[in-house]
Amino acid sequence: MESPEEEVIKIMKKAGIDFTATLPCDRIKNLLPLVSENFPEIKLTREENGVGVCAGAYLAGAKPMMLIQSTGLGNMINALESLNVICKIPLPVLASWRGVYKEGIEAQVPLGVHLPGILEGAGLEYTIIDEPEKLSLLEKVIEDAFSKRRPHVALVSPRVWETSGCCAWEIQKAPERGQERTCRYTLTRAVLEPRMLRNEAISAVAAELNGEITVTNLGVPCKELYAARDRDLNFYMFGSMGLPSAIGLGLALCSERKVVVFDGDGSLLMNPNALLEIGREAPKNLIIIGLDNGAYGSTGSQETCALRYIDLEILARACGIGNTCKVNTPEGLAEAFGKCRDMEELSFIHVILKPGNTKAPNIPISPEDITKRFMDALRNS
Ligand SMILES: Cc1ncc(C[n+]2csc(CCOP(=O)(O)OP(=O)(O)O)c2C)c(N)n1
Repeated sequence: MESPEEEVIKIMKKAGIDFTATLPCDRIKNLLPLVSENFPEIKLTREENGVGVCAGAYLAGAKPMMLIQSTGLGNMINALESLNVICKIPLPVLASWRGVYKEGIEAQVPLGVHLPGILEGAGLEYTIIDEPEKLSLLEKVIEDAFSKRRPHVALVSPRVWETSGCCAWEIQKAPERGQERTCRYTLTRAVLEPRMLRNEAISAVAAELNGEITVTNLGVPCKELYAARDRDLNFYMFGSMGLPSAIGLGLALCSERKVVVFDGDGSLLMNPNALLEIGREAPKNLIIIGLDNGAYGSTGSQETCALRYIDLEILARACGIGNTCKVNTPEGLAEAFGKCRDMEELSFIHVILKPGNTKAPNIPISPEDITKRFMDALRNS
């Protein structure tokens, strides 16, 4: 007889899911090996990041789905609202619903019990699946997410798996620790003086663009790129701070094109997890431009840790990104960008900047239209 785990895989396949992002929960530990076996999968380090990666995958034409523990919804809500909801980007989520059924861990209870109310209050669609007989509802969850282009969460009770005979977890191979480890993060670089503004850096790269996809950090950076060189292949962010590089990762994995991400120091430090996943996946068509003005430039240039405490290039190296460099002039940046573009290697360009914004006006296109324009351009070019 088919186990509930096998039924989930069947439903996902029938629905055309072709990309997954996962983070484990004990209760779905027999489902997860089947997901790994049957679908391309990104193993996340933080659930919020999956929202970005899946959005990028969708923008590139894939049909993504997330499989996580329900606690992860606690760190996804802002991204779901300010990326998926405003851009109308679908995302079905199978969340292993903890805290409500035979829960042994007290810490799971408060969020778990309130989740339906939280999702409802947030205007996010959800469906409760609390017995194996209701698993077919997952079909509707996936269908609804893609047809209405919105997130839809399936809260799946541990009761669904309780009597399952599936033992995929027991029979999977235990992971082996690498015997050899290459340490790639020794780095000697001159400490560069900040000489240019973010706008000069964005303009220097914008002038070089030729068929690449771009993803740009929220706030003033988007407005500056829009003013310097608007293109259909520019994906501008309006919210979901911390996710530009994650969106870039999803795009790079699901598209043949070169993907250029304009990220910021505040954004990268809000979600350094993105670099962990990027270092592991190492897509050869991804270039991250770390625009480091040492400040939250868009909100008044309040200091970030990048100003004195952490070097973003070393962070990128520590996450496994082998090809990195540091620049502080428009010419140096244009040259570094040209080199990285010609190489078939994941790259991180650390751009040292002075804080300061130009008076670039707001982008006069809605997030939904930006998304549509971008996807049409990607499909048709
Ligand atoms: C979760 C979240 N927290 C705070 C903000 C407010 N905010 C918008 S842009 C921004 C600064 C971004 O700084 P950085 O990534 O360094 O880019 P910069 O503007 O300096 O180029 C902040 C704090 C937000 N939009 N979302």
